Amino acid sequence: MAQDLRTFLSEIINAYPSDVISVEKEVDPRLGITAYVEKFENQKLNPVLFFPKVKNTKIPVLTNVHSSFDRLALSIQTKTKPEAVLEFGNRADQPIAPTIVKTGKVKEVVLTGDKAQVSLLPQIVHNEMDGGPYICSAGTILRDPETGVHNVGIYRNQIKGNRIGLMMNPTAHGSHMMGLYKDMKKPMEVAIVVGHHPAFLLSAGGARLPGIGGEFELTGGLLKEPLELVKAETIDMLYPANAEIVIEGVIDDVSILEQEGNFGEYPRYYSGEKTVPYIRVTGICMRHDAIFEDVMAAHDEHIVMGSLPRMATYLQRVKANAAYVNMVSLPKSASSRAAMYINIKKRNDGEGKQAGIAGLAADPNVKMVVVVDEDIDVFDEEQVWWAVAFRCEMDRSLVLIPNTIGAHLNPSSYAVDRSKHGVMNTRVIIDATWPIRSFEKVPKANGSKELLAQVSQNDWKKGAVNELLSRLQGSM
Ligand SMILES: Cc1cc2nc3c(=O)[nH]c(=O)nc-3n(C[C@H](O)[C@H](O)[C@H](O)COP(=O)(O)O)c2cc1C
Ligand SMILES: [Mn+2]
Repeated sequence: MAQDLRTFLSEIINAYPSDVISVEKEVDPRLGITAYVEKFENQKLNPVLFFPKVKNTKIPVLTNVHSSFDRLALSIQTKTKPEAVLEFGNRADQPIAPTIVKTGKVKEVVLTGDKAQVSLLPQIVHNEMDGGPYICSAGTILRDPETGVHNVGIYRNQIKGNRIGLMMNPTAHGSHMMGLYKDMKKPMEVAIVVGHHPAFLLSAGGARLPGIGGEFELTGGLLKEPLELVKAETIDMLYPANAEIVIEGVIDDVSILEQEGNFGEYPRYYSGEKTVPYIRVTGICMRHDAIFEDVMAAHDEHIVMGSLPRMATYLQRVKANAAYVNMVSLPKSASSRAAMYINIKKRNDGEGKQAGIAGLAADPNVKMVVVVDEDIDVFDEEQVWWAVAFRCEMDRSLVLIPNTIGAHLNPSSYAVDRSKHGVMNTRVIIDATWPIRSFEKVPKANGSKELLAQVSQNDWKKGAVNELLSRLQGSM
């Protein structure tokens, strides 16, 4: 059986049974789903949440599937962070071409013309100041107008009646392709795919692939089986046959922009209002018992989800320019986007900075790179900042690069004239590796390794306080 959202849910239930919670009470899609996510997040918990009863729709909502790294790791049959990063990379190196099938579960219900109403779907408002309901969990497929290649990205979609906004980062492949449609004055067809195995969304929502397309092939590599695709009903497009729901549509003129936003984004801040093109919906295809898979924006899921594909593909990119790189991590503290920690096996001076340059080059969203020696665990921020504190001095270790294109959703980003919000970042490399020459390496303070190895659990008793007290009394 082809893998999909449902096969993954059963894997979660097997591996982490207490991770899945069904909320029996009816919820309001306006902020009601968010309330449950926040209730758990405030206790540092990230269960998958299923809402069978959602106001004004027959379709149940599932959210938070990708909010725990353990579950992302499980999706590629791994457990630890380094294991998952390396395995994702291995599978990315063995892409599998998709197969085209005649039909699939997503075609159980086919709605076209006036029947294709987005109002049938849950109208989820994630955060209080959001400009309206949004879909922010979809892999959106566009085709390169020059080559016909399919490209998939996650781009947030504001719902305005039966029209859907498309907000693409200026540095996304999607934006580049939209520029081509604009130059060619051609309408742009769009398929919005909701609900599938994480392999699909991890490919769409963070993997840094070297050129346009490749996301279907990466999904296949991650799943170790070809992704099955079906033909769309109303547009010239292929999309996953085993998705839960697909919305088909067209942007008739990509140069016509309309107000979009506000929207709570990955920095856990609102990103303000923007202008984007809107999609005219032409069809909706779905399973007869479709589940609407949501991603909880500006909360843990939004942040954690992109971490694995980014770490894995950044590692490959950075390594391509600095062979001595061992591992790359993106700390959740910087929303798994803005900061990158790189571990290197340093043999020559200057390699720390070269790895840092490669780190910044991997993605404009990365604003800060810290490079550390191989004994520092990049998944442990305390170790990283210990190295920064005690192995480097900022006059020689820090490099600032002002005015580069960066993250337009980061509220600290400025416009070219710095007077207002924009897409420009000043980016920084901190090389926290020991210099090879000219400095004597200082020994790290530790006890005896030999004695440490001899310490055994049989040497002590836990909580034997009464005995200790009576011994103390006896000795007085
Ligand atoms: C949950 C989630 C939401 C995202 N939302 C957006 C978005 O609204 N706009 C955007 O340009 N990128 C967004 N991204 C990042 C892109 O999906 C990602 O950069 C992707 O690789 C872009 O693909 P492309 O370069 O092929 O266009 C989001 C990622 C995640 C994980
Ligand atoms: Mn792409």
